[in-house]
Amino acid sequence: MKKFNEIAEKRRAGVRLTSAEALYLYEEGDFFALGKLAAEINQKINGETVYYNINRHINPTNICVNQCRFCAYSKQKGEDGAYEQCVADIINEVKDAEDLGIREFHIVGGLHPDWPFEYYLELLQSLKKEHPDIVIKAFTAVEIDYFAKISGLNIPTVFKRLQAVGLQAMPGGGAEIFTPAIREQICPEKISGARWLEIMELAHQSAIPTNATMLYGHVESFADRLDHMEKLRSLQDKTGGFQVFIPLAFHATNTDIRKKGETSAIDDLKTLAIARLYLDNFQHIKAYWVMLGEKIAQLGLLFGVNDLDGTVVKERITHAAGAKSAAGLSEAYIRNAIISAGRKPVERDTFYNPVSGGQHG
Ligand code: V47
Ligand code: SF4
Repeated sequence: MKKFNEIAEKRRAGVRLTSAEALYLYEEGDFFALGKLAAEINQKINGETVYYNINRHINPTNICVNQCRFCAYSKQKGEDGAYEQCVADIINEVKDAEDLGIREFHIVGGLHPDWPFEYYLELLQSLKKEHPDIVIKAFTAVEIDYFAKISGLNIPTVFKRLQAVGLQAMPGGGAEIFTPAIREQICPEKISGARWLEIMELAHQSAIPTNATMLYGHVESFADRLDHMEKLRSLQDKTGGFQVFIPLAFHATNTDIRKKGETSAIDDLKTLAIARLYLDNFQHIKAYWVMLGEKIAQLGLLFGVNDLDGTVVKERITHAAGAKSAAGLSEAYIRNAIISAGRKPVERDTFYNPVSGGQHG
């Protein structure tokens, strides 16, 4: 406990933790003491507020040229279960968005072998035309890299074209684990970790705020997780463009990664707490209830978390991999989860501005 107390004092004094110290917290840190410390640090940064967002996921296709071994969502063209939505289908699917109080479209999908870059431009343009007040948070760095390849444009130009038709922010997917040897095992076709970071840096330079994720609980070690977080922390020092860190708990069902069971609740909560302590330049830490389950996500509020993501509506990616959480949650459910943890629910927009307005049920 002596070493834990030394690390805690250091963190309380605002001194940055080293990766070795964070590794110690993973391997030997007392579970409850770790949670309490992370909650205390979060309280200093964010007070009692816990954010949530009324959003809707849009996944235009699950057909993907990559075959990430952890992905149960993607299909090959022509395979059973493969789907693609044309722009009109999507516009029709989300036509009641304003009535439902939706403030954000979260758009990610597979890397389709035939669609041109123009499909994505048309999608954003049509969504913006129909729903001018709903923020578009779209496309992972992996998709942006793919758009550059299929269009022959460079990354800043891809961003410019997307921004011109409504792109306002980017989600944090595709980061997985940056360590090359792990990436080689779990997603050999995917862009490298270095490329993911480079594209995020360019996004920040183009005034596009982004999120950051880490997929954990597969074949990586604690040291790999800390290497990942260290790289995010360094880029954040440079650009300040990351809004939130979201650890994503691996789900093994229907994937090519043979692993018994899912991540443990202990690992999930420790990871959230260590992220809160280590990522001192990230204001927000999100417990993504879709992957953690609603109850562990709620417990995350006692382990340094200040964001519970959103209502989501029709989540497909994690459910293809066996997630038992709901496909979407009502606003009332999310607010109750926050209130019964003794915290204050605040609806936010994509950029973490509190929004006023009624409860949408
Ligand atoms: O990049 C894929 C992950 C990500 C599995 O930025 C899996 O606000 C667990 O990034 N088990 C996409 N995870 C989702 C994502 C996301 C989600 C919610 C909010 C935000 C945000 C971003 O999902 C992928 C990959 O890391 N994933 N398969 C699986 N079997
Ligand atoms: Fe394709 Fe993304 Fe699935 Fe990888 S994680 S196979 S890039 S949809």
